[in-house]
Amino acid sequence: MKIRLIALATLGGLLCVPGCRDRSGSVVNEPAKQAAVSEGASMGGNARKWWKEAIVYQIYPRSFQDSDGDGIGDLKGITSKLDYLKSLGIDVIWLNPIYSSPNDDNGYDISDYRGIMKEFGTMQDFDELLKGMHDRNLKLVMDLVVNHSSDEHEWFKQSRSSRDNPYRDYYHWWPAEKGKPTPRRSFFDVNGDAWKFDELTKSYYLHYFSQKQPDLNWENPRLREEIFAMMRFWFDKGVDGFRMDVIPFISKDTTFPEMPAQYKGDWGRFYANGPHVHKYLQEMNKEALSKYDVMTVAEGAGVTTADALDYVDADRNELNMLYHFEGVSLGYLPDSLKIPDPKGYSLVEFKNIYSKWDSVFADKGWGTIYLGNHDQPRMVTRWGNDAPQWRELSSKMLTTFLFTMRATPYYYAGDELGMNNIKFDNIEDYRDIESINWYQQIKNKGGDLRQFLAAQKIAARDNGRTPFQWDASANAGFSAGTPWLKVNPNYTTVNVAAEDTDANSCLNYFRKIVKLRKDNPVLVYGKYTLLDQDNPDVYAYTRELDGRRILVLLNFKNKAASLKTGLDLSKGKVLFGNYPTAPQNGKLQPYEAAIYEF
Ligand code: ISL
Repeated sequence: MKIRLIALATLGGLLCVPGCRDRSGSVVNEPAKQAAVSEGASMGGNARKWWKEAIVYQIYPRSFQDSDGDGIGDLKGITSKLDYLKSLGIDVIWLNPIYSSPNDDNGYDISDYRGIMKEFGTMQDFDELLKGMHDRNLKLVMDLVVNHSSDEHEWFKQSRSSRDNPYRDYYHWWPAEKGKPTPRRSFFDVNGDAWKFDELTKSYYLHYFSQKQPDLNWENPRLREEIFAMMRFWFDKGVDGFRMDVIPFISKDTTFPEMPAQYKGDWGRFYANGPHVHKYLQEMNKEALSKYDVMTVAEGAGVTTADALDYVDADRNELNMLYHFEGVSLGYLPDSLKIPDPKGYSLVEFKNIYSKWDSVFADKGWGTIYLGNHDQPRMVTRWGNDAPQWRELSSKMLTTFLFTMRATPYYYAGDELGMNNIKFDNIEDYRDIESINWYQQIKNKGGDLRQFLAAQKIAARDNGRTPFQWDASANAGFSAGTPWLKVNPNYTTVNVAAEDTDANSCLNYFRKIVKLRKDNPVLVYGKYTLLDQDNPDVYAYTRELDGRRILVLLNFKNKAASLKTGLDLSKGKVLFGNYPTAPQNGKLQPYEAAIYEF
């Protein structure tokens, strides 16, 4: 068996005695302890896999770097930043959809699965980007959006043209002579209706998202074959995996029965886990995934802890990972369009959710961890505190959480800089179909628009989509033209150029903790145990593997907080933290993060 040497806690190669401070003032551990870990070994019951040890960094291409001055990020822009991406220490880049699209939902409405969106460039640009990544040992994960296509996809144009067109059954149609179809809720529709009447063939088509995103009919084997062939097309180009958009929704009961009352307000749970979803994923695995060394992650919309393993248990030959919504849904009022609870969120509930999800994958499958993505506001605003005195500290604290859990981290571009919500005042500033259509929906019903706009400052997706902040020049160095979405005015200080040279910045904290995780398999595979469960302010846990025990302490509040871990902190060896020195007693400073070894 091949033996690999893993260096522990070298932290940027700095030589430093235990407990000393590095240039940033963060506390670091002694370097270069070495542990032998055999390649095929089982880690705490978990078979080692590259995608379990990987750090995934998500790029929203529209907002990352514009190379041609049209105000929209593009592929050449990403290619020009590959050295920056490499400098982060990450392994895998997930790109949101880059396929041809009329952009009703920023690329989640695909009109050609084998073409590149014209605003983003050409297939040659794509090939160069992929080569540039592979040359730097970075992997590329693409977005697979196959619950629905664009209504401008050739399949839908054909399907819509007549009832006996060969593509008719590529989508879900309901003939009007059968009466109105059973109601289905749409996530984006202004009227909330997922059925749209089409005059030409006097039938309704199904769209769980916008009217321009008709749902594909997976019950049709021809459609499935087309999709698997398309996946192989991208794998043959060298793509390293897929993130699968709302994949739990693909299978529908085509008799369209009434939706049981229990799903009111949470219809995503009804849409998930349709009658044949696992049969189709096993088929996908056999026809495409199993032929390549690739990783897959399901957007686990509607999936609960009770059914998660069905998607990712390796013995079932479906997918590798999924990401759940339970964590990021916390703190919104029930049955609301993401209206934050004025009481804020409960850290005890937060801890219980992430602990429960850890236990799901303790023996089988594998978890993911994230606090931000293109569908979420900025993590520091939502889960930390973006007031000037706390933004950096709380951002580092949240980053510490993401890199010390037993799950593959999915980290959203810009969070490493501590980027925060832009908080638009006016609906005219929003570009996202979700915000715009929800606003219209509330307006039509005579609802409370002021409450909605106030809530959107916390919850809107566009907060996470503002242009990436490269430097203090015009438009944050993102574009020479007018950006498609406004740049956060704090770009003059929150940007890569400024943070790169500041040893104490969020960016350099990120780079160090990435390295800490990569150098310490205990942070990847180690058993997770929650401590001080009912503490309302502090999240504390241990990670254990092969005789090593790591303690992580995170204060989620803007005041000092005490804790009871049962461990004598003065006996622990400090590995890392976001204050110059780590506590030796049971008291943490505001938003403090500290990592020890016992
Ligand atoms: O949580 C949800 C259901 O339980 C919904 O938020 C929904 O699953 C989610 O919005 C789906 O997101 C994905 O598909 C959308 C697209 O707009 C998002 O950007 C994408 O991530 C439609 O393709």
